[in-house]
Amino acid sequence: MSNKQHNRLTHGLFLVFTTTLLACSEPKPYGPVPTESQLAWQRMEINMFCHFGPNTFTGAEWGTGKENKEVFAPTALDCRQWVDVARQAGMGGIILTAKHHDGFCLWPSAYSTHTVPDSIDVLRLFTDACREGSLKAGVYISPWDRNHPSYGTPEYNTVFANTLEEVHTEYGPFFEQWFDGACGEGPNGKRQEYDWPLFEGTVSGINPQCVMFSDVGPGCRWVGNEEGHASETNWSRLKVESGERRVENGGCGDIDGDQWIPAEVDVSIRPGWFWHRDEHPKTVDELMEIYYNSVGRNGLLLLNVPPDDRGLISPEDSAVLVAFRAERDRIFSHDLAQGAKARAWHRRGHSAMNVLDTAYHTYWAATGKNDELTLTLDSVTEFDIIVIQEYIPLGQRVTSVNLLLDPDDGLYSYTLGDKPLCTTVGYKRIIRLDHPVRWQKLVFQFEALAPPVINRIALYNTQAQ
Ligand code: FUL
Repeated sequence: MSNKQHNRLTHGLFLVFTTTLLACSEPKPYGPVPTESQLAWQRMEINMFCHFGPNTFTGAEWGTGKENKEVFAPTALDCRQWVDVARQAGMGGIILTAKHHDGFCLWPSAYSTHTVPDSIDVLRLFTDACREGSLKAGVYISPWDRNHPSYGTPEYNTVFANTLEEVHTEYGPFFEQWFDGACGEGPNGKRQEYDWPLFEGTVSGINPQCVMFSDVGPGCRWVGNEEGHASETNWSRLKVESGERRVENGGCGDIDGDQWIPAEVDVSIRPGWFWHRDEHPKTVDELMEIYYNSVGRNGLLLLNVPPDDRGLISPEDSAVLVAFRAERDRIFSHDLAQGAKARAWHRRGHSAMNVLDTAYHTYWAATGKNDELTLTLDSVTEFDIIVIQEYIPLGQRVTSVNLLLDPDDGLYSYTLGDKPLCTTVGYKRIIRLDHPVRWQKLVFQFEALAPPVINRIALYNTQAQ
């Protein structure tokens, strides 16, 4: 939804509240809250992942590190084309595998002999193209290295920290640093004990704004699968014991987590992460399903689109991405709740709410943990999608939402099977009803850990042309 549409809805809310209700004090943050960088990151919603390297040419998914450097030979490399495709697909950033587990560096690193030659500095071409195309650049640098002779010894931690420093200093700033969780054996058969405080300190010392991904954050966390879905209940908070590198609940987070570490959903458009000649992209319907189960469940979608052996995103993948964007635009460009009148109530009392109009947001906060928001549309309207967003700068609060629809014969509760409308909301929750409904008045009942702060409610009709 455009800002203009957003403003029109929130302006409607503001007018009703100011004329009819009490103004209370500004709501206080609840629990951990996102940093400015985490907030900007979450609002990107969909980014592109590019797996590219020797595997693109050998057909492997995990290279051994013993590949001849000459196998990396794209015939028509054009990172601007990647940027064009990502922009057309409505993505705000691209993360490139500058070093995968085979240890091959897509830049001429001073800390490895297994690299591209100076003449094909892919990382430079990539970061330049992102800058020119006003897209944010992110970088994947695998700690697991099957080539580096020092891997498996304490010295490798220094090598890896130097590598991070080199990349972030000479090619940054990057909006995201991807630390893959894989930790296998190196060329000498040994595994590495990673020095995470050193690695994270190196990145944050150079670029404190960089959101660092790993299984446990600290910037964002792995969702726990590579199929493209978060859990239906998804907290952006996580409990991480000191030194812990794995959690079982990446998909749902922790209701009582003490750190803001939202979920990132990484999935490939193709069966593999790298391009393989005989593999084909997912369909638009499959991508829409992934979108609903990732962005629609309070996650950020990182969709891998691997460049081919020419160094280009294939026409087949581009076509699906453009169609995926068109389908999202078709469904989500017309918010049927625009101009709706809104009233908020504390369920056990009278009006109890707070409406604040800041430069960027108007939001509603009731004073209790069991509050209702009634939306009255201009006329009876058909819809089958409801989008709810919490105002996450103040934390994540809602534990469940019920919807009462108001037909002529009185209020009744809409349920999806035997479940409430949804559990957690967070940055964005997209709820698909199992069939279109036609109503004018909607009553949302919130259960929350603290007074809910709702940023936006929108309605859509997937059947509309
Ligand atoms: C995994 C890696 O082992 C895969 O090769 C791929 O890079 C994926 C995104 O993460 O852990």
